[in-house]
Amino acid sequence: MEINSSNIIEGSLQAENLKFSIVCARFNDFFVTKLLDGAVDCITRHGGEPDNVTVCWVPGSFEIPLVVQRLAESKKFDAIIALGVVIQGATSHAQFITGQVTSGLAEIGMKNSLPIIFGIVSAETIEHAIERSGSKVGNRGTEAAECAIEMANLMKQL
Ligand code: INI
Repeated sequence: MEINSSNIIEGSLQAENLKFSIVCARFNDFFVTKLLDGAVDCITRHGGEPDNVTVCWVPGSFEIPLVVQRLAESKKFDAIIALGVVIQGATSHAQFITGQVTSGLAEIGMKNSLPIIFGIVSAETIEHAIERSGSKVGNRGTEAAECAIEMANLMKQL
């Protein structure tokens, strides 16, 4: 049985007039700046305006959820993108950071009914981080921005 197309709801990839905030962790900023470049490039290539993108820098990924929460409460944005790079091999508390950020962001999205996009690279090694910041495995920031555009448009229809 085919579903009637009028009963299918999905978000377009048109970013015109959408407002985004991107929260970036300064820790590992060598990689995070590449994720940010990828995200902004994706938004503008899909018709978004640079003036509709607000970027907030925080010290490390652990600080991202608090700032995302404040931005979500402001109701100024159609989607918020979190960008950070946690390198698991670098310190034993890296896995705790990733866990806190993951659950924190999910909770904020549900509480505020707002797309909060998880653009945190959780890498085993520096090589893995390189691969996910614009080389072999793509750019996590670009993927996060595309997801943000689609989710923002989908939420507007629900
Ligand atoms: N923050 C990161 O964003 N990535 C990391 O890999 C990382 N490591 O490995 O320590 C990291 N630590 C800092 C942390 O996010 C907080 O800024 C810090 O603990 C102060 O709360």
